[in-house]
Amino acid sequence: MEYFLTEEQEFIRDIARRIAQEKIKPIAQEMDEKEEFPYDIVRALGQADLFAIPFPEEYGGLGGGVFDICLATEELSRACAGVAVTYAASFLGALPIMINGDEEQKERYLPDLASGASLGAFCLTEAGAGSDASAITTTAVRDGDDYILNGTKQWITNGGEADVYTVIALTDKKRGVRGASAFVVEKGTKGLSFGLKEKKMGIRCSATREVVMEDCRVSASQLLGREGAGFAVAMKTLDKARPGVGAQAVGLAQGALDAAVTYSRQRRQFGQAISSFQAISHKLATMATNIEAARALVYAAARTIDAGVKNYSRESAMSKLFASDVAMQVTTEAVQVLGGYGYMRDYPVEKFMRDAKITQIYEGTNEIQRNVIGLSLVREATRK
Ligand code: COS
Repeated sequence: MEYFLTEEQEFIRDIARRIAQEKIKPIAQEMDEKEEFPYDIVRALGQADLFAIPFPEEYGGLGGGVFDICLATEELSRACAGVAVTYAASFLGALPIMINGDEEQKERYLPDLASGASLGAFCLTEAGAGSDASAITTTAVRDGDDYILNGTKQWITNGGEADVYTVIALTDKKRGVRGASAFVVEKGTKGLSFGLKEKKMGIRCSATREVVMEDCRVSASQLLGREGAGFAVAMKTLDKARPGVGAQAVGLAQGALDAAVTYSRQRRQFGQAISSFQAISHKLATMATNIEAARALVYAAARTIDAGVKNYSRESAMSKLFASDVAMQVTTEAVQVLGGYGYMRDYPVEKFMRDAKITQIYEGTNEIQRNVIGLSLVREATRK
């Protein structure tokens, strides 16, 4: 399919593809087995200016948009979704600063996030607040010129590895979501610590840890926007980031299809390559068609956001929902095409299947995406 990329976009895609295929793909399985954070790869992504893509030029960025970061994320995910989420989650952590930060906060944090010298992490989820993000219990209590934060955030991507944590906490418990506020907490702040690295089904080289705040004192200048704006900032952040999860899903589905096509041409049974059997070629055809449909939807949602439309919750949710469901189907079928070999860790498809599952869960489960889409349809009809 022709997506009419600009020269800059082709450049971004090609650089990400080159790093993914030359540097990441050869060690993806090893990184998965060892569950080790990909420090060298993160450095290479920074050197190639990939972190800079979505940041404004005045803060050292390339002035790109959601579509551009989706192109890079897709290519990285085609080699390893664990690396792709490490990369995309840094942008997720930066988004609240980009959306609600003042000039001083942007100048302080964005240049290092753009160069890759700093990694970001977004801290919303808690043990009792997953789909129901409004149930958070982390508090931020004003004390003179400071706030004192207490609470534990769970399953934080880049936890412990990130330098900049954007944290949603309650400044007014009585007001519920309207009493939530967003803060920047720097690694090294007294009272900020991290839990053990989680043992996950997939995306195993990425760091997922608890972020614990115990009497963690931050200056009031770390508040993003005004008190009470935190939940809206979190929702706007997710609206902007969800096509990135769609791009991850498209990339890893494409990686699984690539592997299945290659294998089907090499594997011989009943005297011929299995690609010559209709049962296999029809599977590959369906996988390819669904991937292309998912890619088109992710690209369209990302371009809609970049075009500056006011409300894009629905399009963003649709792209994440559809692409992640496609990724799960495609990777499961890829394992089937490889048969017994597909089930073995010597071949890459079982990893793609394990990695695909999380795209249906994080940044809002697909059930939540359907709620967002359904609600938006009903609201639109009510307005008419
Ligand atoms: N953009 C801006 N503001 C938004 C918003 C959006 N997309 N969605 C909701 N809000 C605002 C609402 O306007 C409302 O503010 P007011 O009360 O001032 O009008 C407030 O946020 C609460 O909205 P609502 O009542 O719709 O929130 P709910 O508690 O019903 O929750 C869902 C809404 C379920 C959509 C939300 O909790 C959610 O997205 N959950 C999933 C969280 C998630 O993705 N977790 C993954 C981990 S983070 S990586």
